[in-house]
Amino acid sequence: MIEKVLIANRGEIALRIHRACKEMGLQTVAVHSEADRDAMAVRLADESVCIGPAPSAQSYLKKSQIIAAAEITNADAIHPGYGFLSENAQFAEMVEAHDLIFIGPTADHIRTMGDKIAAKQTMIDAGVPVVPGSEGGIKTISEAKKIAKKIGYPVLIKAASGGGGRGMKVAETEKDLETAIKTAKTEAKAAFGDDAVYLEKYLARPRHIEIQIIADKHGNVCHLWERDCSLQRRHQKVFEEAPSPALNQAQREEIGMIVAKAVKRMGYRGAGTMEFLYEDGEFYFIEMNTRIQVEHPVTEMITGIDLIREQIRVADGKKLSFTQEDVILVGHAIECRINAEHPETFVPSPGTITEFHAPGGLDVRLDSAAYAGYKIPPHYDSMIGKLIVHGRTRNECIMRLRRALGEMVVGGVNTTLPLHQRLVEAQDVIDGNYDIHWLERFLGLK
Ligand code: MV4
Repeated sequence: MIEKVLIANRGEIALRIHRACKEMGLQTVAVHSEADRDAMAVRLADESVCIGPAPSAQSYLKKSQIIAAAEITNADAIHPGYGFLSENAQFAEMVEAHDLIFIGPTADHIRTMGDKIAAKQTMIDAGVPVVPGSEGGIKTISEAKKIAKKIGYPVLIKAASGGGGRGMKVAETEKDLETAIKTAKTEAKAAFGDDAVYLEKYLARPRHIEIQIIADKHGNVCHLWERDCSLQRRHQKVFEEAPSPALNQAQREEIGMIVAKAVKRMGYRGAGTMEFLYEDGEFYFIEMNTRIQVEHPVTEMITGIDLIREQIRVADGKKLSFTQEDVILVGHAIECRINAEHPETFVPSPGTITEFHAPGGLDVRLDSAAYAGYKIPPHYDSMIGKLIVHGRTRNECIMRLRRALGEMVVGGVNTTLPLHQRLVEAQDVIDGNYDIHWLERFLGLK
């Protein structure tokens, strides 16, 4: 039984996991680098262990150090959060080999979904719609030409070990195809040590819609509706909402059912997200994430379900605390990622936060580990918090978000708050009329 959880992460997600543990009556252990001694999660946790110097490679990515910290503190389980070791199958295996519980899926499921070709094949077998393309990897240029001709140009070459936008090449016509494949293979080999690539029809103006799922070890699987994460810059999400303004209730019920059925068939357990591109009324699976995601709070706000709590329950062998019928979509939620970055150039802005005022009021949530006097270290990503707002309608949500953004103060560093102020006034955002390229166009226009 889980009584003590080691939190193998930092920043707002470490605090988020600590909060769920405390509400479940569990003890917490925070591990931290030398740069994170003054972190909020370290202060609040029941125990803390320094696991190494500031660079992630010497601390938050040190598998053996983290497992040693769990052993000396007698922790029962490790929650990896997002990023770092959260989708590392070898780490999940090591954790289990040391008689600790990995709060996440099995190593096999992490590994299969990490191979984008295997993930896509799994979904095809389970009846999930995917982007038309090569079924499996590309073996020869002539084979690739045949497939591309059949599905039509432009096509996209993707790395099997890629994901999150890394290692993709567009071929506009047959003339570009050989070069695109060769370049993609060379880059994939250098980046991932694996030159396997596959081919897909290139969708020009899709939305990015993802479905949250969670499964227990007893065969219970629930979907928790979708999030629309189309507003992104250079593959970094900026503003996420649930539900998607592009879908109606019948569409979200249909895709939710398809996804839950596929997840059940896989024998998956834990939280997960199926990512889709959505264009002209059709869904196309692209990848599955086997971790809790940054934007999970928008789902929590529309369902009232604590996803971290459920992750811990199912890792401990317990049943989900709800059934599909209990997952009722109420109202609308939006999350703004607040980064310590210049709002126009996106240059990171580490340093001391001199002033910090959190907005509040009905249905306003701030997930942040920052405080006045906190020094943002330069070694990690620049996200300092997430402002999440709920409303009974999308319009109420946007009005409340404007109000909350107006109350928030972060002094001493640049932040992306001014960008969010502009976004909530942009007509296309107000109308829900955007695709994955909208934000980059908007920023280019300025
Ligand atoms: C695509 C695509 C268009 N057509 N696949 C980028 C991240 C990776 N998860 C998949 N990505 C894309 N795959 C086909 N067949 C466009 C993208 C894409 C994208 C997807 C989701 C969110 C933001 C994006 C930004 C640029 C490109």
